Amino acid sequence: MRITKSQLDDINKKSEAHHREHFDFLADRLAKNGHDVEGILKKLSDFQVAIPSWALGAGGTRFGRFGFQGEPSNLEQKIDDIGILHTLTQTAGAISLHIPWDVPTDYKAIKELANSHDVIFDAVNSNTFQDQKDAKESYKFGSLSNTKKAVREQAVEHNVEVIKIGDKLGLKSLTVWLADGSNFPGQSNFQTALQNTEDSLKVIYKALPDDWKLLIEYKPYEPNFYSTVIQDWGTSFMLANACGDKAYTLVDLGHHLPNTNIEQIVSTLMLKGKLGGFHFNDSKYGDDDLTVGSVKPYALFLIFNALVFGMENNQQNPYPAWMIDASHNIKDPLEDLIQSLEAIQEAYAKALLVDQKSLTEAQQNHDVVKCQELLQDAYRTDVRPLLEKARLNRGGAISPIKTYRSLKVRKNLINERGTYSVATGL
Ligand code: RM4
Ligand code: MN
Ligand code: MN
Repeated sequence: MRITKSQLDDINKKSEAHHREHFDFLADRLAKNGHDVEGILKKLSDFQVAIPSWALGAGGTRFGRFGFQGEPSNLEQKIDDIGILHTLTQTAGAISLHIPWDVPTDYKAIKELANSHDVIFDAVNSNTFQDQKDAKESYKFGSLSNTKKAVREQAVEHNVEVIKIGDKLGLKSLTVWLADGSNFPGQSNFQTALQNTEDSLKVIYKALPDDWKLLIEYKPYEPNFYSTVIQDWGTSFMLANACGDKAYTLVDLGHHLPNTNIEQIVSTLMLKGKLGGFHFNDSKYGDDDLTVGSVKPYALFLIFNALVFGMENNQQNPYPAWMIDASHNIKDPLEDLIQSLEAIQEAYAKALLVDQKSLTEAQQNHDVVKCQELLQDAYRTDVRPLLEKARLNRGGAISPIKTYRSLKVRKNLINERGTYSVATGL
């Protein structure tokens, strides 16, 4: 299913007057306060977030999986789903593949299909946390950190293969997330595991083309519950430095213990030029992979405030690779992703409204109350008319969710693909 321009125009027309009234009021107020509204709209339009190929079907928990009808059952259909998201939101202009869940067969055709949806390929993900059919070695006791050389070599080999696949698609970074760790005290020697991981990553790093990046993700626990080899940003940062200039840390919001100050981590990494990638989601307890902004929207705003500061002031940090990393247990995955994309744009827009100059002054004068006022003034602004305008400027929907529902997209997909189609992934 493809949404046509005339379908969008028809639906947009119905809420255009309402939108214009709200936008004009907000734009006027912002301009009077010295904001460059056009500049903000441009930044919002340019902010594109990759959708992972494994997030388009129903996610499961270890207790069960409740399928979602009309799921995309191959890579082509997944790209079509992202096309729908991008047409509506104009902010999902990239796809991130997980290998071997989504290995393209015909590269030319896949590239053309993505191109027809105005979608590019971004960071590719390797998978050494599951055993593949016919694999010689098992990752049950780790991959890059394994005590057995043959297992480490197989895992390195897989990553090199993933780089080759990514290269054929024209993308420029490899994300490595390891499930390596241990379940019980004494099971693993921390030093050996870390050293093996560093050595393996260095071999992968050597296989990177010059203009590529290696993004190293960290996570404190799960699937291992006693220790994880790359448990925190510090370990990832250390490994990235050991590999070299093309290696960076990747922050996934759900990969922190409760109450971790993620905005401070972001600031530290950007100051050191090492924030390479970012995975958005939300959580209450751990790696819950819930809809972005659904639980802690203020924390997300504070993180964006750090990101905006870094993007404006840290020339040493490359533009990060953005991706949504969520799992959809009970919502329609496409509706969930639309909500996440909206929450990301909302937090970004609010962060762009922070009066950085006054904030710096207030910080220097130790005016703590003013600092808080400045942040919260931006946070309390209802920026939704800005998001609508940014979408409209690029030909998207004023209200993506309402449009998705009124076009009965899911029903159409079920008609096309059937009730029992199942997506690959977790
Ligand atoms: C992990 C991690 C990775 C993602 C997998 C599916 O928890 O967040 O980024 O590739 O899940
Ligand atoms: Mn992740
Ligand atoms: Mn995760």
